[in-house]
Amino acid sequence: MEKILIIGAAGQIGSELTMELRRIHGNENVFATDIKDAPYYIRESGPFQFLDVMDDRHLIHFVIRNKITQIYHLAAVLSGNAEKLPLQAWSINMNSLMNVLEVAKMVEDVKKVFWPSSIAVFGPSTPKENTPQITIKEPNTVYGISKLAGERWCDYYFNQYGVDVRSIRYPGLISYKTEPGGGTTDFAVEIYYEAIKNKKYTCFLGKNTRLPLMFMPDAVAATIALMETPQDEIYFHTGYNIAGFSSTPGEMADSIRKYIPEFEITYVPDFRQEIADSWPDSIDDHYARSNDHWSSKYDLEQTTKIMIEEIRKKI
Ligand code: AKB
Repeated sequence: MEKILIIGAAGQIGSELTMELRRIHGNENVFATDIKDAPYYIRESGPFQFLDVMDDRHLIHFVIRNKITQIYHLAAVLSGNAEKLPLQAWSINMNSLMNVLEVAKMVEDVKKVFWPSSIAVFGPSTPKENTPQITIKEPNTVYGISKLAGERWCDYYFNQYGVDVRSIRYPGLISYKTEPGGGTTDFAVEIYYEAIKNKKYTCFLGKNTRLPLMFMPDAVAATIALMETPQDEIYFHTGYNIAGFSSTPGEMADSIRKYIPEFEITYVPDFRQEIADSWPDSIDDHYARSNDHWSSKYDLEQTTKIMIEEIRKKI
């Protein structure tokens, strides 16, 4: 029986992944933790505790005491926030990962680790269209540098110590349950909330900025498929490319207008434009598809339909 620790369970990915893992493994076997309060459905459906991943002693005690077999480490400072406080972001993103890798190395019960990478590992010199799994990676953001270094450490811990760590390079994730915070792709969630609440949105990226995006159910399914793949079929312990759809703020606004015809969008690019311009337009994910027998199900139109229905119910 698996005992799963989720670090960052109150965040955008954590809140949804926790519920799916509880459905699969049983509520009492999935330990949700964060340094902030979690949504009621996380707190009420199973164990939820305060845990700061930067505190390595607390982390190792927690893992040993609860006989943890899998760790999902989802806590991170995202790209926009990382540019505001580069050294703090570097310290949090790297030291938290190193704490988790060390615990996995030391505690024999821990058999698998998941750590999210990002399309931010790519940079301005990476081919933009259909970006391959193996290609030039020269990120010029703090977040991207920390994700690329993190991927290298994951691969190192697998090769040197046999820590079975797996990772996905998530594109911008769109979800209605928990909002993201501090990322460059946050616009792809904000746009729906603002369209429904105010019928207008001021986007911090330009109209034609194309980015790889994905609806959260696809991201959760891809993550679980990767974690369930037998170890000898895992080809990369760095991070797998995965792709949902690619879109621009202008195309997203058009898709929203099918439901809210009076929706207005204006474009006032800020510092995040440069970050977005350094990232791919679209992703080649054939390794993930063949490895995990996974493929994305939601395109922009399906995502918009569900986002609008669900946010309307929520507000
Ligand atoms: C961000 O925008 O920083 C994240 C990401 C693409 O990793 N959503």
